[in-house]
Amino acid sequence: MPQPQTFAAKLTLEATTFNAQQLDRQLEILASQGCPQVAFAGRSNVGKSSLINALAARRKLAKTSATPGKTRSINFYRAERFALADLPGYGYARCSQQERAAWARLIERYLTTAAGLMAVVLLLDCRLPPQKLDRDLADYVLGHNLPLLPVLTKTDKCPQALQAERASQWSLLLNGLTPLAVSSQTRRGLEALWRELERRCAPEAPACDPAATDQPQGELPCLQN
Ligand SMILES: Nc1nc2c(ncn2[C@@H]2O[C@H](COP(=O)(O)OP(=O)(O)OP(=O)(O)O)[C@@H](O)[C@H]2O)c(=O)[nH]1
Ligand SMILES: [Mg+2]
Repeated sequence: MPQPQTFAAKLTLEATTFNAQQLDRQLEILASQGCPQVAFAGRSNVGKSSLINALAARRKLAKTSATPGKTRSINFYRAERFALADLPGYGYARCSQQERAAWARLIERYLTTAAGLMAVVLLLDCRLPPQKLDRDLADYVLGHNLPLLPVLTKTDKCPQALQAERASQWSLLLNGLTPLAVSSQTRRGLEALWRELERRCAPEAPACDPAATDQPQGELPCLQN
């Protein structure tokens, strides 16, 4: 009997940027190539790097850890149709105020500078009720007229009824946007998420220009808490 094939996205690590200068250089390269981008954002430990590994069906493409604060740089991966940026997790209490402020600045710089940003995938832990830092980031993304794609992670850890409750809580907070449900453990929702990212980055998709917004543009001090 042939085994059902596991979905695996083609992804390779392209660049690791630790500071504004390295980030700007990488964003210039992507812009010069006209390469659309998607970003994975979320609290430390929410499962961003695990999701990248699960999408690629590889175990060690992105470093993961049960200890929060593992991803301290912005790591860029290349897929067939777009570049994927794994942003540093926020809300990690056990690092210094300066370090947290530096990450928040790097995230903010990425969100305000990246050209052709087609999705800010905001990962939300299914087990937790909506958290202030996540709401702040969602408001920031929407306030900058960037395309938010909320995703509930670790759904294997949540009973069905709780998943439905979380989805409707977030939908109420996000003007009707309902999160996609995924699990890196069971692989639930991975193919649907990938197809959605490819759809948004298809050549005919409208370009997204963060500068072309008339929405209020706040700052992002929130991620330092
Ligand atoms: N049960 C379950 N555990 C998960 C899932 N995704 C991630 N985890 C676990 O959650 C922990 C954190 O995962 P990471 O992928 O490193 O989280 P991260 O968001 O990249 O964290 P930072 O790099 O600190 O921002 C690890 O122990 C993972 O094994 C999932 O879908 N289900
Ligand atoms: Mg990580």
